[in-house]
Amino acid sequence: AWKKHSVQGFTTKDQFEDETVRHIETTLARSLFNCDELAAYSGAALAFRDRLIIEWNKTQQRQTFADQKRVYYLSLEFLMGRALDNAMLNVGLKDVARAGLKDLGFRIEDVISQEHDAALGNGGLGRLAACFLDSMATLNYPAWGYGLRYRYGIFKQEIVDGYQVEVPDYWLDFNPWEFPRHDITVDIQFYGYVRKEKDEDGKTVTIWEGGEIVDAVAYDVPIPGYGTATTNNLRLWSSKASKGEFDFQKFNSGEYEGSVGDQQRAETISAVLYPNDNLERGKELRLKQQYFWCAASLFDIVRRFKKTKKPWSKFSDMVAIQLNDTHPTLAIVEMQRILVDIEGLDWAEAWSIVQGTFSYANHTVMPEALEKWSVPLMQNLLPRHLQIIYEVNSQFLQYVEKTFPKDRDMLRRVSIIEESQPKMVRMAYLATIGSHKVNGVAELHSDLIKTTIFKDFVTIYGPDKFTNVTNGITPRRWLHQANPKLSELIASKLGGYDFLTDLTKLNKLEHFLDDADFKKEWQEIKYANKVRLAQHIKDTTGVSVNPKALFDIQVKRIHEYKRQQLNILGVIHRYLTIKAMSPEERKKLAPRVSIFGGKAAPGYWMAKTVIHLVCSVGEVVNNDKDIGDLLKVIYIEDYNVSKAEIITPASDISEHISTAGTEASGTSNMKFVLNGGLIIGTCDGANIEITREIGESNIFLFGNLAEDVEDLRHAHTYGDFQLDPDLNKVFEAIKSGRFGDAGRFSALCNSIIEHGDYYLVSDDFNSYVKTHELVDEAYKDQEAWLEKCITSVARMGFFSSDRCIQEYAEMIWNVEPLPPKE
Ligand code: 26W
Repeated sequence: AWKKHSVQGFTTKDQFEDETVRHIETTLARSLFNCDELAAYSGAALAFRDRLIIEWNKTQQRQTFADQKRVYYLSLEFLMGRALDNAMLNVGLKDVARAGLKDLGFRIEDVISQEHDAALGNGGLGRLAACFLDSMATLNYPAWGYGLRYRYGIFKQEIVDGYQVEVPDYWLDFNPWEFPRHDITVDIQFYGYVRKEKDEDGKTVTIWEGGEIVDAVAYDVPIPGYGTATTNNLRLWSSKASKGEFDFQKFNSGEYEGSVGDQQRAETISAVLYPNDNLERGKELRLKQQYFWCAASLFDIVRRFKKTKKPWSKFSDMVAIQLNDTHPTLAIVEMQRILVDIEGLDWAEAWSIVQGTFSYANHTVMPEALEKWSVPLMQNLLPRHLQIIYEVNSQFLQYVEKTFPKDRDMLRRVSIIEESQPKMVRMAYLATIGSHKVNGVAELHSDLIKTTIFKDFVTIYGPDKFTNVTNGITPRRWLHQANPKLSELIASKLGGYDFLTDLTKLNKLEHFLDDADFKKEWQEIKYANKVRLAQHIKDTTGVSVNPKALFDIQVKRIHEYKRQQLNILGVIHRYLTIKAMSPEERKKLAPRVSIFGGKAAPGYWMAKTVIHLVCSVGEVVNNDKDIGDLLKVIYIEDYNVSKAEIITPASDISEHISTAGTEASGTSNMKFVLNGGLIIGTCDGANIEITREIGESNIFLFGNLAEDVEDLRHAHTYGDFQLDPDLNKVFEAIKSGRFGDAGRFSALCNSIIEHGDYYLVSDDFNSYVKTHELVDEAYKDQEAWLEKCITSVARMGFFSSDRCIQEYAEMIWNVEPLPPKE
């Protein structure tokens, strides 16, 4: 596809080498004589960056001149991972770079791995945003991302004596992928007061003034599409003390510390990513981050629209703004403020423009994750915005009262303001009221939100406002980049790489289920990927694992609802079972490696206890000579995007075992299946649709259904419940001190034994263990196993994020692609 476009910059190996060396010697001022891998990375990155910039400029120009609608994707998280490998593949010059780097004395893998991950996110929500950027560029949509340029991304995790330790992730030392735009600076106001005054025409205008100003400085990151010249933009805002505000008075009068303090306070806004996933803590600094980013982005979007000289009535024909969860909901309020207070539109006209512009995706139903901001906090920080929220609420409630006069309680239930002490602003309701569409991220989840948190809103607006867009992943990073050998094998069978831009083409792989050579190669690739992971495990933990064993992997944020505790308790059960087996019985067992990875929020004690239990069990099991290779338990430290690229292709089975109804979608389930691994999972999130696509016989489902969860919880609460007997034996082993000081695990055990087992670990334990026995059985028949894997991959086409972006574009954004001219 690349040959179709005339792209400037290097194309041959020699040109690439020249460019790389030039950058090393001049841009980086380093001598070639002491050029190490880091310097080689830097030079290669700058060479590729040059290429991206050229296409980026052209794309931006094309989008400016094309008189058509654009999408703005607002996300507080973008979990991008590394950029160089992705740029090489998307531009189509990785082979050129490999050869050039080899000439210079480097292995391309070593050079690529010098790059620091851009880890501006926690987990699924942030990675989804990154996949969407890749798809939007690849499909030639005129689309920008807007986010925050955190100085510190998600912390690095170290495992010290079996405990998680958090280390700051300072990642900006050398980041060739961002361009500071000091000329693009927006003044952002906080605090102050609101007053009304009459203008010349006698019209009442509202003025928000006083308070403090902080500058938002734009940093732009190019987002190259795959196989297209389109290179979109991700704009990240960084906070800085405002020139006007920065207190030169203080500075000159010798109060140096005070003035530096002001500066630091301003810079604090974009300093750190909040490391909580699915937990809302209501911190003022987080609200400041949200407003800072929303206001800067909105100013930028409005400024761009105003250059077109179109009337405001055309705004939502030119602009679609997508809210990634409720974190950017203040953008809705800010837009209304701009239109009414600054541009002088009347309220109703402004509000209809706002509703036409925004759409909101919900990513969780966990009650503790739903954002609520205290009214006094908002009153202080954003007094005008609170007024607007009250006005929106008042008009909304009037409408509800008129339409449903008999339902008095409805008003209390749907009010944006929760009448608690203190009062709270319910952001999910505000986002719903201010948007024209609301979507969930998998079918079950989209159904659930319609019957739970948004039930009344379905009654009020009708069902059409609510829709589903099942998540997806980019096959470029999660197949082609992470698993190049498998991608190559698939391409050799399908006659090229078209499947990377139309993933449904994978279905042709089913024609090769009888092709013995193909299957052998497939198996060899899986094995090589397992060897690579085994090497990583050896290098980082010192433990040797047998790559012939069944690799059983659960990597994701640690959370009780994701139930890593179920997994490790199952592993203990397996250990006890093996210990009780005769040598003959043991011979029939498939050796297993249970692999865990993921970060716990720093203040989430239960999650940290789960990590400690996994490490403690590993310590005992891995050193038990009597067990040998039959079982190993591994904790991979600092799970992140680049680790995922090594881990995902190496799984035989992966675990997606959340309590039914709690995981909105999950996306790693898709990555694992796309890489030829099977999954064990509950009927939750996208597991259900994966099953529908790949077939029930190709997935190991277990456990209770979402519709039964409420009754089961009720039974726990009212004592109508017996702990699973096998699980009880596991708890006895833990209590006996077999895995170290039992006291450390008592809260974890008791959450299941005594405190209601909210996540239904005991209820699902038997079914989980039995299903793992089925996995063992199935793995013994390697032929049949392989067939399941290949069939599954062949049927994964639906889960490309390209499909998702097309659905958003058609159903929600109403935008058209803008392909580059040939
Ligand atoms: C306010 C604290 C907070 C922070 C992050 C609350 C909620 C979040 C995210 C919405 C949590 C998240 O990442 N959700 C995940 O989103 C993925 C993409 O849609 C889904 O695949 C996961 O199932 C969902 O947990």
